[in-house]
Amino acid sequence: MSQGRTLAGMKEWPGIERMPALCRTIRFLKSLRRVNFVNRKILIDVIGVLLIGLVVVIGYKLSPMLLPKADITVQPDPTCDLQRQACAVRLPGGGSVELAMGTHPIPLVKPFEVLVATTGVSPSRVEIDFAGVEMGMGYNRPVLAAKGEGRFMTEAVLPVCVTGQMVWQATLLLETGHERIAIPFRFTSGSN
Ligand SMILES: [Cu+2]
Repeated sequence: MSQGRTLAGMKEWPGIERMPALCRTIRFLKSLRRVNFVNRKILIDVIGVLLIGLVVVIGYKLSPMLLPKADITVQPDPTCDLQRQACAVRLPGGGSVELAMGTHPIPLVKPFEVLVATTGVSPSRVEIDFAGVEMGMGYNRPVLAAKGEGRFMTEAVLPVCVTGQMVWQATLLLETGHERIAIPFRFTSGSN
């Protein structure tokens, strides 16, 4: 729409500034019909590009909330046995995390404490996922409560395994900013 036409329209209709927004929108849409086909096509393309841009910006802003966060897997020292000791892991982005089970050996059916101590990193959420390596043992992922000074704690319970001895993977999950760090520890239960 050229400025000339708008001014001419305003002269024809002096009360245009006082028209409600809806009327003005309808008038604008009606005026679009007068724009020739090529201009209208360009206008539709421009609106399309703007809408795509809007979707990209909104999607980018919402993605940390909607999508699972990028996982970084940090392998712990395989010689460190959670059945006997605390195990510390150095994180690639700096800082370190130590995981300790409150009872040795780790009991079955009876609750035990899971203790995490962080230094140089302050995760917003800490979880521990217990999974059977060779067999499904159900969903078991308690969230650790923050205890201050980088310490986190929860109680966990492991079920008895029908085969007696079995290998567990205890994956420590730390959410820090836009990263989710997974540290998969392994230990064997029922061997004593
Ligand atoms: Cu089992």
